[in-house]
Formats: sequence, C-alpha cells, structure tokens
Amino acid sequence: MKLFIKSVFTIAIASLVSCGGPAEKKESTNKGALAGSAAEKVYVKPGEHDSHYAFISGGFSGQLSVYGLPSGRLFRVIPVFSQDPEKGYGYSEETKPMLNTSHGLIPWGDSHHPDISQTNGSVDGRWVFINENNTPRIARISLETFETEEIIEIPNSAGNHSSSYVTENSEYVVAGTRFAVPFPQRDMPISEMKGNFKGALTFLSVDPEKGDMDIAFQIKMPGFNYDKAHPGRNASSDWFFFTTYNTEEANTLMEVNASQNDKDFIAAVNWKKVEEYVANGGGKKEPARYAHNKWNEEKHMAISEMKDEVLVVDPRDVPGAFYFLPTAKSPHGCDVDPTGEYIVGSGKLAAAMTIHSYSKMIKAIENKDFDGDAYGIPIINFEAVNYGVLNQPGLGPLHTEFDSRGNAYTTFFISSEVVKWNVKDLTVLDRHPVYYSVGHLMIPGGNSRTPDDKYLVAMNKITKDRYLPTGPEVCQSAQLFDISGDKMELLLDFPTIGEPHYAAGIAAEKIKAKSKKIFRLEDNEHPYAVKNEAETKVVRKGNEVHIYMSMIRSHFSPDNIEGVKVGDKVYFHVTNLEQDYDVPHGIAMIGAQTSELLIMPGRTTTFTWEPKQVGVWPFYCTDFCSALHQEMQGYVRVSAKGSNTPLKYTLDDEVPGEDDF
Ligand code: K7E
Ligand code: CUA
Repeated sequence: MKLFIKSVFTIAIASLVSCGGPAEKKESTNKGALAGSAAEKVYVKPGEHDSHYAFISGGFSGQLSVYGLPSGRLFRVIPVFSQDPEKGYGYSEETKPMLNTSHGLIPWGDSHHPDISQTNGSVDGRWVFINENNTPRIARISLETFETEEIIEIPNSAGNHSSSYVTENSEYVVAGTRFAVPFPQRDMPISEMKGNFKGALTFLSVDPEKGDMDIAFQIKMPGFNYDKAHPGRNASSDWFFFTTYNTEEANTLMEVNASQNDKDFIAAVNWKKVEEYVANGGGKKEPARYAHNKWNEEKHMAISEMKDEVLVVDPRDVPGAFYFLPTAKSPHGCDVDPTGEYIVGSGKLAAAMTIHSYSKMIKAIENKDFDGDAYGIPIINFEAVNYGVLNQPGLGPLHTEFDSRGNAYTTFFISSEVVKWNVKDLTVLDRHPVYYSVGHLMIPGGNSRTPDDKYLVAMNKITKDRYLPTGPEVCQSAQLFDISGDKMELLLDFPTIGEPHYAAGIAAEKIKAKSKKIFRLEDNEHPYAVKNEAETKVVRKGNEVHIYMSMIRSHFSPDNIEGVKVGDKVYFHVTNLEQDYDVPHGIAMIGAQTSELLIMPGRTTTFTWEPKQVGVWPFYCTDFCSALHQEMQGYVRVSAKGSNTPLKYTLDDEVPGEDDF
C-alpha cells in the first residue's frame, strides 16, 4: 500500500515538473493559425453578449462568480458565505442575519459545488444552490436578482461536501457530510469513533414556486466519509448516489489508514422510498440546533430563525432503500450520465475507474446478489453491479461530465489532463493536457439529462507559468474547450476568484430576459423606508439616532445633521429613490466600522456608526452616479456627550428640521 502511494506521488511531482517547463509554452505559441481560429471562437464583439452564463464556485473566497462564455469575462461576484465590502453584504444590518449560524455570525465560508435548479431533468435558470463546506450550510441564490436569498445550516454534519445537488425537478437539494461525527454532537473519546460516529445525508425540500428550503429529513448513515453525490436521471431518478471513503473508519494518519480497503463504496439511496416512509409518519424527531436565514423581499432584509429539531431516518428502518456498491478505493467523483444508466466512480488513488450499471443494480437487488452488509445495509456483489472498468485512462481521476452524444469527460489531477471516453464502449477517444492539476470540469447542463455541449470548462488548481507572476501566489484558473468536434480544442485561459471547485453553466436565454432591473419603490415595506424626500427625518430614541435618509441623483436628504453626540449609535437607513436600471448609489461615513453600502434602485439598506470624536464629519456617495457625483455628500455634526446641541437636519438651509427630543 505504502509503495503504491509513493509511486503515485512520484508521478505527480514528475508530471508537475514536466508540464511546467518552457518547452510546452513554445509549442503552444507555434500554433499560430490554430490560435487565430481559437481567438475568433471566444471573441464576443464589444456590445454583444455571451451565449452562456457560467457560475463558478469561489472556493475559499466563499462566494460565487458569474462569467460569460465563451469570452471568459467576469461579470459579477455574488456574495454568499463571506462578507463583501464591495456590496455591503454581511456588513449592512439587513444582510448580517444571512450569515447567522448556531455558532453565531460566521463572516466566511468555503464554497464548493454550485448546481442550477432543474425542471424535467434540464437546468431551468431559476436558482443556483451552493454548499458551504466548513460550517455546513446550503445557500440558494436567485437568478432574477443574482443575490443570495436563503441560507440554511446543516446540523449533525461536518465538512458539507457531497452537496449541493438537485433532483430532476428540484424536489430536493442534497447535503452529505464529509466527516463522520457524533450524531448528535457530544463529548466522547475520538478513539471510539468506529461504529459510534455517523454520517448524515440531509435532504432539503425546495418549494416549487418560491424556492424556500427546509430540512425534510436526515439519514443517519454509517460513519464513513461521504465525498461527492449525484442524483439519478430518467429511470434512476428516484435514486441518489454518494461516494464514500474511509470505510475503514480510521481517525488518525488518514492518508494511510483510510486507504487500507481495496474498495470503498458508492452508497445508493432511493430517496422516493425514504420520502414515502417519512410521509407515512416514519422517522424520529431529534433535537438539533441550526439557523435558517431567509431574505424577505418586501421588507428588504434577511430574517434569521433558530430551529431546534430534525427528522432523522435510520436506514435499517427503510428496507429496499439503501445499498452499497463496491467501488475502487477512496473514490472522489460520483457522476451519473444523462441516460441515468451509468454511475461513474473516480477512485483518485486507483489505476482504474469504476462504472456501475443502474439496470444491473436493480437486477442484483431483485436477486439479492449481495456480498454481506455494512451496519445492516446490503453490499451488492461487485460483479453483479459493475458495468465495467476503464483501465489506466490517466492518473488521479476526479470528476466526470457528459455530452449528449454518449461521451464522458474526466479530469485527471495527477496527469493534468481531460480525457474523453465513450461511456458504452469504455474506450478512450481523446485526451488534452490542462495547465495544471485540474479539479472539476463543467459542461453547461453536463450533469443533467440534456447537456448543452458546445463548451467544456476545466478548473485548475495550479497555474505556474500561465500568467504574469504576482508574487508567491498566482491565480487559479479555468480553461475553455470547444468540444463540438471529435477532438477537444483548447480555446482560452481565464483566471478565477478563489479556488474554482465546481461550476454550473446555462444558456443565457434561460436567464437574461427575467433579470431584475429595479426594486419597485411602492413595494418596499422596509420599516425605515422613505418613498420621497418629504418623508426623510431624524429621530432620537435614547442614545440611538435613526436617520431616515434618501438618495437620488445627486444628493442625500437630509444632507446636514446636527445634534449627534459621542456615545450615540447612529443608524443610517438609506433608501435609493431611483427607479432607473443600473443607477445604484453608495454611502460611506468617516470612521464607520463597516463597509460602504451600495444601494440598488428602490432598496432600503442600513449601516450603523458610533462616533468616537467631536467634530463635523462628512459622508459621501461611493459610486460614480452622475456628472455631479462628487457633490453627492453631507455632514454630521458630533457634539460632546451630554451637550445640548439640538437635533436638526436639513436638505437646504431654508428647511430646518424639527427637534425630536
Ligand atoms: Cu473535487 Cu470540493 Cu468537488 Cu474541489 S472537490 S476539485
Ligand atoms: Cu450617488 Cu454617486
């Protein structure tokens, strides 16, 4: 075993060195003619639009970035799990509750797998779901506003990695635990892990109209590590598949101890059967503390609610719903082809990829062709479920996506390449190097029934010499391929934000037309909203000062405020009165311990300021909004604690404000 690991890593190092050399570079610059045609394929004329959106995970940035394909242009970084000063997310009073958890406000997250909602097995462009790995959470992002609308914490889970994947009609989003942990959490010796830790597979229901999520049930699986997941398609659509590793249930020196078994499993879960079982009163409510944070569209604010129980299902209570499929050691990727027949497990340490057959699985279950069980869950005989093995396609297989022509595309981390192979024949058709050490890849719709298969995006962990150096850390990157022909053609490199794990892509038509342009002022029910300048005011409540402020090109109302004192807590509740597309205003106050706020037309947002020093302190608009943007500014006069400066506020000197004492 040790020898094997050693040889894999020697090759890994060798391959890094060999593909990092300048020789490779020369070769690519020699292909002048090809480079010309590749340039045309990614060229989107100024003023024209890309054909596809790509939503690329921000990895340890915690965010989700939005790119255009084929240009590779970055349009937006959507803040999800991390505070974002650019947009005021996680700093404004309205968005802070979105980051609430049972551990308090968590300002950061590690996002891995975005997945677009589906209807009849095709991506429908309504929402993107994405997981947070570190403090287990699932987020839902609206593709009308491109804003995070909901975040739900996943209890009894740790390293929320086999997440977030949706079923064919977005009935459920799935969140599987990577770490086995005590379930429920408790104080116990780590050495007693085996048999005592559990692995939670959580199914979140999704409201078909509004998208609202809820934890429908949690399955208390044996304490393995559940690494990746994929729903079935077509005939297999009632099933969900999860790769597992560390079936050894080791808790120390994992790189060796979790690689002992020659085979680990893909867990097959019939979620329809579990759903039925739960609908008939099955499962047990168990205490669990987790936050459920939802954006309220009318009130323009997130509301966080703490929940205290989940419905837990013991797999042994639902016979016929759970099976283990033996799969080459320590598999990572778990992918199902568009027909739903082939289930691909990528054993990152194995020399072969395991391809299971759904129809064989069903037959084996009927014939009870089992090879024992693990904690009461039948293990299907390997031969009875295995469709075949793809031998030596490359080194370190991680993830697979599919086209609509029966081909699979698999990334190989160690040999730094994408390999195209035919799923039915198990023959390798093409291979292309990537630069370097690729993780996931994405074909728009490539994990659905209906791949939209012109482009493939490979997401690389290491870029070495591919970009201008920027100190010890160089950017991570995506590479765009044209896969419409027999051979893959590399078209473009573009840098990504954070570590690109997975991505989700979709035709622009499915999103473009319904993208929101403004928030209608008349629908704004924020308790501190103002609908026009006449409603602006300043109100004192003890040591709190509430400023009901408006902004419109190119002034704030009020713009001069007096009577604030050291020791006060000042709330700026600011409404952008604009009702025009693409006219946000910003606001920032000297000394405020928060970010600026960027406020969209028709929206109300709040930040707080606790002045520490007497003086006259300015605030200003942070977003260049008109020719008179520089004039969009104002002052707050701060007097000493206990002084009797009256509270007043003005827009111009002729309209003195009232004293609200
Ligand atoms: Cu392979 Cu988190 Cu999907 Cu990264 S994971 S590569
Ligand atoms: Cu408003 Cu600049």
